[in-house]
Amino acid sequence: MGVVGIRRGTPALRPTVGLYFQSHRLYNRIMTKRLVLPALLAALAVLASCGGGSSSGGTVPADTDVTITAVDGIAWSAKDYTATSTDGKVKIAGENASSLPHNLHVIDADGVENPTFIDLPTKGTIEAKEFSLTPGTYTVLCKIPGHGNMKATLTVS
Ligand SMILES: [Cu+2]
Repeated sequence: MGVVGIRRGTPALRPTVGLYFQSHRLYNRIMTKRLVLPALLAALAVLASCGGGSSSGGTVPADTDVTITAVDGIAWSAKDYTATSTDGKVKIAGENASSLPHNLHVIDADGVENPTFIDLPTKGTIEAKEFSLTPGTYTVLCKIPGHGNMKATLTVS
């Protein structure tokens, strides 16, 4: 049956609109057969494959260049961060250690926002992404209304 093709952690699996609708049809078919567990596993596989090029979970990946943590008091854990760019890339891990939702955006010295950003919806969220950043000074901020205090400097060398 169709659910066999969806396995957790299969690297070839990438979220596509087709997969979404396919799994939706699968879901309906599976639920009518009352096979709840396979349906849950399929849903998990779709969720786990979201956000290509990033990883999220309970730990900071070993190849992270800099970890930026949101802490209680609507603040980042530091005002200044540093990282080294490799081939124009910096791997940033965002971590939410506070009880509020946050997000992590990177703005360059000209005020241009990097298209890559990290969502930190709940306490305990850790997500790492590769940002295209050449050496320079950047501003890290959270764009949630009322979180204007969450501004830090990221110096990339
Ligand atoms: Cu915030």
